[in-house]
Amino acid sequence: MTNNEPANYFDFRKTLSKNKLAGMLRMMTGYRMTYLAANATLAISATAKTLTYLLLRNFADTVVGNTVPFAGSFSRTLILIALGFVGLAMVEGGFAYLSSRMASYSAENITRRLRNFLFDQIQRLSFAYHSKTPTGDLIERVTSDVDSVRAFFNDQAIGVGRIILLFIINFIAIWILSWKLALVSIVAVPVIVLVSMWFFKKVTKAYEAYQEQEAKLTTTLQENLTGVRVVKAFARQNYEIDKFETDNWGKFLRGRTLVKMQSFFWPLSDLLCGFQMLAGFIYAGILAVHGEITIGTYPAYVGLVVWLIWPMRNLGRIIVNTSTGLVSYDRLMEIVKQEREPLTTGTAKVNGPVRGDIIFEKVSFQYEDGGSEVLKEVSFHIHPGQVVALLGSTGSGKTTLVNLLPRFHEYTDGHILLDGQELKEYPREFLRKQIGIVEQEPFLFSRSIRENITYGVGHNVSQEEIEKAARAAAIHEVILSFPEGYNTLVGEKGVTLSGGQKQRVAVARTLLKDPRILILDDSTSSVDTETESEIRNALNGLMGNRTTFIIAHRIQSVMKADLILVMDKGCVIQMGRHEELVEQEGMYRQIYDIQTRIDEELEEEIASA
Ligand code: DGT
Ligand code: MG
Repeated sequence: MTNNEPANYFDFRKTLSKNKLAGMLRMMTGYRMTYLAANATLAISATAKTLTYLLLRNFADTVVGNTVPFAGSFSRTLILIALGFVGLAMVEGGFAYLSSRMASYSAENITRRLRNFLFDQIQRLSFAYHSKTPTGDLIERVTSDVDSVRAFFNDQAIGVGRIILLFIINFIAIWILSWKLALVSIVAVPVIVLVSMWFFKKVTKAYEAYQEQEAKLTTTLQENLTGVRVVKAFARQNYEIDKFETDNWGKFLRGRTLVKMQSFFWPLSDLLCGFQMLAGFIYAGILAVHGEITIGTYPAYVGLVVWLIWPMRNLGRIIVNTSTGLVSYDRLMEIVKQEREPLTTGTAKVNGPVRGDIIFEKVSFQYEDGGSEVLKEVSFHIHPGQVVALLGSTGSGKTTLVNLLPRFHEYTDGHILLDGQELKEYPREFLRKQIGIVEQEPFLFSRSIRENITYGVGHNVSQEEIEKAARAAAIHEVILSFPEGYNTLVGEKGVTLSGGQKQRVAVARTLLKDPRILILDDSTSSVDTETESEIRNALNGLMGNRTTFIIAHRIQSVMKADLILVMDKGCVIQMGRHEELVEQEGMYRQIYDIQTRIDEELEEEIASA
């Protein structure tokens, strides 16, 4: 096995099961033999320990009873017994070590590939899933829940085998000493099992509640860190601290319930085990007094019975701890069972890049999580290489409309035709390679500026190409002014970019991808008018042969478009070229009038100053 095994090497969707324990067993695929070997070595180790006590009987009988059980002299017998003790101790320790090595090797590997799979899976889930799942909750599952599954494989999976083995081996050993003693030594077993099962149910519930609360706490923390600026700007630290303390208190309470249960369970099971042991000791004493067992048998029994009771005590512990593993299994399976967004399937015939002819035919759309229609019967036609501009009040559905093109969401009604074929028939991955989006709120990774710009294309691009894209986005000079130029890190460890700089890096990133369809969602909103016209001029040169969507609030940004869509509440209320629209009564004229008036007033003020 190598470290670069593909993440989907083992498909955890195969481990989905109603029966959680069966699911956990399926997760062990590939490591079952190691677990068997771990149990076998444990059996050897346990047998060595048991033999030690049987040897103890011989020792006691030899010394106390002054008999010689083996052939030869008294001193030779003692030396043999001493060597036996040392040998057995070495076997016991050595094999116990081997066993726990194998168990933790398997547990670490199972959880490593589980973590890889989960990451892979999360990458492939739909936008809808991500927008309804809190990030903190996902983080909690991938870290804390994976860890309790690891604990299950490390401790409980091997522990069950150990308990059964120890129980059987020591039971047989005691049976060899005296069958009556053996039977008396296990009368409490059914009671302990019943009590453990009862606790199992209780602890499962309590642990579920505990994990949920912990996820809530993680979400609170994660949101707070992401929104730290808002918190400070509104001076809401105290409110946030209170919120965190409340959540943390909730976690404390649930943790306390859990601990209370366990601290009630352990003494109870200890008490039961104690009575069991006492009964054995007394009965063994009676048997010894009546001469039914030898004197040496008594200390041997005392040693053995401890290792018979130990598994009984730990059975409870394991049953209770297993419940935490099972709860986490369930929480992980909620991620595993999510439908992946198919990326490569689609019946559309594609040969080479798309041309970029786009027809919207009465397209309506409603978000998956319900609510009213966000787009209503939107229709328009845009030819390859044309520029379409979307203008409209905030919340009118502009971002939603362009997000339909890469199939981030599926339109609910009507048709979108790309080069004459239904959009839904194109594989998502193909579309996303053909379409470049500069998002409304672009996200940059905490990596170097170069890595951010080349994010869509990989590392095999020349510095010239990178610079060409950066120039077009009017960011090249800015980057050069940073201490390490294109190698400057963005974010926490490097420079903090302004909103406009971020937008321009994002524009460069998309341009480098050289998409056939370019979408600029408000991409110059944080840029001053001068820089905007600079970018627009550079883009005009680049747009040439690609279909382009521009979302903007300034008339200036949309004036030159081949088609302007004016949107309001999900509907296209006006459509046409700038010259036509300014002639019409309507929203476009209103916006135009307001903006030119503001511009004129501004110019007057500047002139008078
Ligand atoms: P903007 O960027 O402020 O100028 O506004 P638009 O035109 O880009 O608006 P858009 O498309 O982001 O939102 C249109 C409506 O859809 C608005 O009422 C909010 C709603 N909406 C946006 N994203 C989601 C979403 O993920 N789920 C749901 N249920 N509604 C959403
Ligand atoms: Mg928007």
